[in-house]
Amino acid sequence: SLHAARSIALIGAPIEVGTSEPGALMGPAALRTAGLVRALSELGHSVTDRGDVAPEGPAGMRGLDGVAAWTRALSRVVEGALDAGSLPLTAGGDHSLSLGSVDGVLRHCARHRRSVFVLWLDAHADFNTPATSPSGNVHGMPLAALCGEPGFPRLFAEPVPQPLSPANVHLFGLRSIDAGERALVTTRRVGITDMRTIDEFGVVAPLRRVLDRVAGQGAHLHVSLDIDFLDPSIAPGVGTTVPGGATFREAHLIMEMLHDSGLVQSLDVVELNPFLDERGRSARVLVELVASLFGRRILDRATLPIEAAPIE
Ligand code: 5AB
Ligand code: MN
Ligand code: MN
Ligand code: MN
Repeated sequence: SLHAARSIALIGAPIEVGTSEPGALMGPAALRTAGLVRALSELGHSVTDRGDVAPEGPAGMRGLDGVAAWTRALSRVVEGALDAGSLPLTAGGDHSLSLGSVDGVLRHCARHRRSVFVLWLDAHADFNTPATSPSGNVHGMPLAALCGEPGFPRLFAEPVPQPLSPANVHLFGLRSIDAGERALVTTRRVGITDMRTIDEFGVVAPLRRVLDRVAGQGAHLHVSLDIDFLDPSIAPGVGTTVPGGATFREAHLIMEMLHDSGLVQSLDVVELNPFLDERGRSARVLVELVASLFGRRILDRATLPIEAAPIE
């Protein structure tokens, strides 16, 4: 149903070893301060704040070794939340945290023989490998590692029983891609809705196609929301700004459609950098969007099918 109350596990992931810009470790605290738990509780969901995850092993080092300690811990917590019937909401923290959250989803779903689909709302493709990365920053690599690209050191506690299929990854909002990852996403046939497509067709038609595929597969839908998906004018609190991002209205409509689909089973909110924010604006925008994904609406109706748009 459109208004099903969920049990939501809020998992703080104050990780910034995957980026060169300090400040993302304050992200979970800023999202809490902006009222994330209250916003979701007011919608009737039962929210448990699990606090911040403690990395397993030495996590202070920048780069892949530091990220591995977080990945193991996050994977376990996310998998456990799903096993308990909760919807894990992992709040970051830089985007390398998705190595852990998606790994946990993959493990849970492998046991239930369920396929996994990842919707990646991001200005970037995050499909670099250590060999192609121009920066060496792990937050630009999580999808490549999750899809089993070679060249990564051991990041996961155990090999994933069911790796992520690149055909079940959809990049939405793409507008900045490096040469190496461009070649990779093309040969691996990753799904892409770039900003040009959004400019030409809007967000509704491309997103409907993705959601229809997910529903047809009966897949678990994991949404990874990188705040740089949004235009920097509405969300300046981010280390890697790229102009020409989604407007508030586009992002809002995407969240409403995701809610109406009833398909989302896990969520990351990543890359908020409160140190670069302006008076909490970006944190508040994110809370607003997450609330829409979990059912806040203007009027009590679902998004209309395209052919039924009102004309009056
Ligand atoms: B984010 C860049 N492609 O690999 C790289 O914010 C940027 O998680 C990565 O999307 C941006 O360093 C990572 C140039
Ligand atoms: Mn499940
Ligand atoms: Mn990203
Ligand atoms: Mn990004």
